[in-house]
Amino acid sequence: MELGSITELPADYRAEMAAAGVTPLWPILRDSLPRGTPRATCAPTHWRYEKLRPLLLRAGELTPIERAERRVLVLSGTGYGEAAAQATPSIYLGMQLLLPGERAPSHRHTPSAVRLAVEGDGASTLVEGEKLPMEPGDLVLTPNGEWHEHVHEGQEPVIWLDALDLPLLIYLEASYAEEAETEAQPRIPDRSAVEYVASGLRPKRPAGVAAPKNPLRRFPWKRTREALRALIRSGGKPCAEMEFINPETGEGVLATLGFCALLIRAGRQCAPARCSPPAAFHVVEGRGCSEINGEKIRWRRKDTFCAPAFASIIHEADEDSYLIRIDESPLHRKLGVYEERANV
Ligand code: 1HN
Repeated sequence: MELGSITELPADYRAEMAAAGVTPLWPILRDSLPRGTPRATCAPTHWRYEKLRPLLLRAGELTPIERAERRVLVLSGTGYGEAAAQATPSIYLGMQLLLPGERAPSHRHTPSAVRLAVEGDGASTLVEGEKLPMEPGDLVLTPNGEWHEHVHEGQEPVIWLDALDLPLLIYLEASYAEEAETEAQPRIPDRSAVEYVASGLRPKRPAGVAAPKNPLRRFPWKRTREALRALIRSGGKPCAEMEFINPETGEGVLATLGFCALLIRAGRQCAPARCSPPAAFHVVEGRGCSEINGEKIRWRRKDTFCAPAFASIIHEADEDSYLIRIDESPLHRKLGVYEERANV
């Protein structure tokens, strides 16, 4: 049975409803609850690094850091229209440039952020005083509420990809920031090099002393890459996948967004199950193609792309390819709506 539309209601009734601050549900019911599968606004989108890089470097000439605070070009998902500040419903992505000697001042906010280092050496993020170097492929966390600033002590431009749960926090009307009065924070060393040097080992703490809430804030690329290579050697499969986790709890690194590293072997395909959460992918190394809902995205090193809810995805690598997947699975799991369906 087709449900009634708004236009078949008398004009005086519609005017009286509007005046009373109400609206009928039936004309919008199917839109809110489509049958069987959600309707995605998010559309597959490909951002080529070779296009972003010159634009970012030009932003470096046009806008001094003092006039930008964060010199970022936001990756607008095509499904959300021009100049949209989102790639998926809950994932914001931006490419950030910091030039030698520059400093992006300290602040903290309710959205959580993760940096994925793309190019250049010598820059670090200071998070709650911990100095986290950002070398290409590194994953660096700035969970919500933590003071953070960026410094650059190297010689060449540094570029990284920011991923934040900002669209969700904006939707929740819970997004805000505070700026710090002070200059650079006191520095403690990177815990990936001090307390969490080997997986399966953590510092012994006396009874009653809790582990830090966000113990490991930097995942050096070298270790991630080695872990993927070991897994793929042992498994004999076309694709290996590792999850970034909090080593003290075994949970994901953030409450909202999940992060995985993927290795797809040269000449091989992998077709993961269609899953409910939308996702974004960043190519750390390699070259290949991903077919997303029938749309082919031919990617290269440092490119970024995204896929909507329940997307059918087939990855194919021309050479051994390393991707980082950012997805909304922690949200879906917490809400009890996480699903996987066969990739047909
Ligand atoms: C932010 O804090 C950073 O700290 C980058 O580098 C991008 C986009 C929206 C809101 C906060 C950063 C951001 C951001």
